[in-house]
Amino acid sequence: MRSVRAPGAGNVDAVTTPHSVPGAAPARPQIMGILNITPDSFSDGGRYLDFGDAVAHGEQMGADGADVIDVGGESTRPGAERVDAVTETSRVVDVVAALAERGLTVSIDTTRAAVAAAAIEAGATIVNDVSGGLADPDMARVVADTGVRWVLMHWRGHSADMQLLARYENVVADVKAELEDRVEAALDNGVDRENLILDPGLGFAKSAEHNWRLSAHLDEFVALGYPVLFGSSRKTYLGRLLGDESGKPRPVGQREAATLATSVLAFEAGAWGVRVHDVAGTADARAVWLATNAQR
Ligand code: PMM
Repeated sequence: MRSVRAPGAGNVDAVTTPHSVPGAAPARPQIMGILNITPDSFSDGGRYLDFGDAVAHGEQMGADGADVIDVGGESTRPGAERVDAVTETSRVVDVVAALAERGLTVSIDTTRAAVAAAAIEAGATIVNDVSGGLADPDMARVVADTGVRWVLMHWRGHSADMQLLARYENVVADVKAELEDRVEAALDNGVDRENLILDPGLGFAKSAEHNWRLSAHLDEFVALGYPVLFGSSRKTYLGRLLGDESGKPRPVGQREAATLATSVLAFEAGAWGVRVHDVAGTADARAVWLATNAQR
């Protein structure tokens, strides 16, 4: 079997100084701002269904320091039902075009090749595929033909029943191995190695304990030699950690400080970027991290 590790991955440099590995992580971690044009996403569902509101929020995130605006038209929260491809495309495509026209880098958060193709046509340059190419066999071809970047997230099944799939021997080793299989499939389909970004997929077929373990071992994903994206923003495991004495989780809107802490830990681990709702706060945290890192 061909090695799917990127050249230079796994050497001492890659582990101890991940920022020196070409392509693995930029000196300045990227901030991907979340823009869900859905009625039912767990944090921002229903807020940006209006075209003007969506574009304004994307622009604001750009002004606040987002390097990428991640536009999604289908909720992936646990238990969510699917929408059809036509609905999904119609939610996102004009917003992608408007943000791209304004000079913003746009990623399309979709598992569908047809939606990705329409968004790329409208100006998206990154496909953020939470299924890592598993949900739609045509996705690899769309990515290979258009030459866009492709976020391969770890995934085991659609949202309706994904939590039933949260069973691992060793979550870090298993998620890494399954991601390496997705990399191999992408390369076999002609996708350029340089265009791949990996994401351990917090909350997708993962328990809270799995999320903590993956976060604690994020450097092992960085050591694979690909840029690593980390998506913890406001997720339930943070709400559980901060729950009250009766066990009630902290509400979604009050998980921001915890999210920022996880983002800084991800920067420390060498992540290429973080996918977040609060771009302004994350940009401040990044400035602190960069100022500290500059003295090392
Ligand atoms: N999480 C969500 C949606 N898309 N994409 C990537 N690459 N990584 C993630 O962790 C991720 C994602 C779910 O969160 P949301 O409902 O706030 O968008």
